[in-house]
Amino acid sequence: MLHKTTNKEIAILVLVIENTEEWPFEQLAEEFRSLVISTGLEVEDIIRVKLRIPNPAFFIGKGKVQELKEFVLASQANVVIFNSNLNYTQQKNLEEVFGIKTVDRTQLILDIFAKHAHTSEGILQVELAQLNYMLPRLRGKGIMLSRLGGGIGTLGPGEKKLEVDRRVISDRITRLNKELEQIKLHRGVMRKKREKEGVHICSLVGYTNAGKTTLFNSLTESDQIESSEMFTTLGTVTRSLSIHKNIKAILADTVGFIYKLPINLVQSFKATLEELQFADILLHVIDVSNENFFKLKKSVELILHDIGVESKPTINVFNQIDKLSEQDINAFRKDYPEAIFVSAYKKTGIEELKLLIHNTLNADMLDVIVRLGFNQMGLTNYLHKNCEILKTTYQENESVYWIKIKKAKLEYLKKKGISIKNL
Ligand SMILES: Nc1nc2c(ncn2[C@@H]2O[C@H](COP(=O)(O)OP(=O)(O)OP(=O)(O)O)[C@@H](O)[C@H]2O)c(=O)[nH]1
Ligand SMILES: [Mg+2]
Repeated sequence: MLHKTTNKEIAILVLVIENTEEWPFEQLAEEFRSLVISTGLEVEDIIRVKLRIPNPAFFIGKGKVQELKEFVLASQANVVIFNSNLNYTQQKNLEEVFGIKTVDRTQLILDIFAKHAHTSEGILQVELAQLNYMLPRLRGKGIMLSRLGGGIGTLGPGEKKLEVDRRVISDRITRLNKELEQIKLHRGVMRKKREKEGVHICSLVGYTNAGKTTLFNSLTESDQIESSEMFTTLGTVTRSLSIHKNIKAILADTVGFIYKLPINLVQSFKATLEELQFADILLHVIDVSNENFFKLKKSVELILHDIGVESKPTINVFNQIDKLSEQDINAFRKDYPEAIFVSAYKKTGIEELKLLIHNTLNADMLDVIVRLGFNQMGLTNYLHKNCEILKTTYQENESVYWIKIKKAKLEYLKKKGISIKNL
């Protein structure tokens, strides 16, 4: 039986610490609280539960469930949120014992995503993730009952109510997948066009709230939404990036990462994450003013590894240095000599960063002399579209080009049997 139906949602947070947990309690608790606050809920209390072996029926031990029940009954709360993922049975059983809605970590993050989805792709991806999450949970009445009352876990992106009919959901999932496929195809066409034109792709990556969008705005003079709420950016936004008159580049801002990113989300955001494969360089934005920055940096690196882009040229951008003392910055510079230190907010270090992007892109380029005989003139167009031409001379039987070209593009010319000499 469900009770306590006030409009305001007040939450009791349950932070389950498993044996294998590497992060300290305080850090997990702070991040958990920020996530919940991002959904607009009020936090009444946060309870820590140690766990050795997950219980199949309740996830946590039965004794602890009873303890929590007493706590919930004596509180103002009308929702319990776990910072772990619960399966259908566990969630239903816990909800029955507590008598109030019980939400897990995936659902919490999905709610934030639903609130922040604005681009068409973001909206489709979030709805898909929500429906994929709900479908296997529609077997019984437990979760359905609790979802009908409104509040956390009931809203789809764009403030519409989530569908709860099994067959309608299945059809909708098929539709959403088709629409996302269309977007992917369109993006593929755009990418091919850019590739032909020799445009470099620089992608921002990093933990949620690191300052990716703020940096994006500073680098491209745009005005995308920046906010202290987590997961503000969901779809991918691109703008042209002017770093040098001879280099065509675009900068892409995208969804942030979080420690233990739920697998449902990774799958639904696959198209967005796959885009990173096509980047020429990654700018990993790190909030160095966060005392746990090292752990956040590591968890991003782990996800980059999972996506398979860990060996891409990467610039570590240590952001938010305006919050640090000169002494601290110098200590960081010593420890991380390859990193660049900026304040996206105060716009310091931006020109140095552009220079570093330019140099990093250049490292992937070769300066060569190419000779095109009269029977090879068809390739003139290719040169104009795919590389930077530094100088041209025309001789009796051939044209000679001094060019800067991406290593991969040079392979194409080699295959055509063109005379190429390193500068
Ligand atoms: N003081 C200071 N604040 C910053 C800086 N860069 C970003 N911020 C703040 O940090 C918060 C998060 O910034 P965003 O740019 O939205 O972060 P994000 O990485 O895009 O976050 P998501 O899109 O949510 O993943 C905002 O409140 C920004 O104003 C900086 O260099 N200095
Ligand atoms: Mg952002």
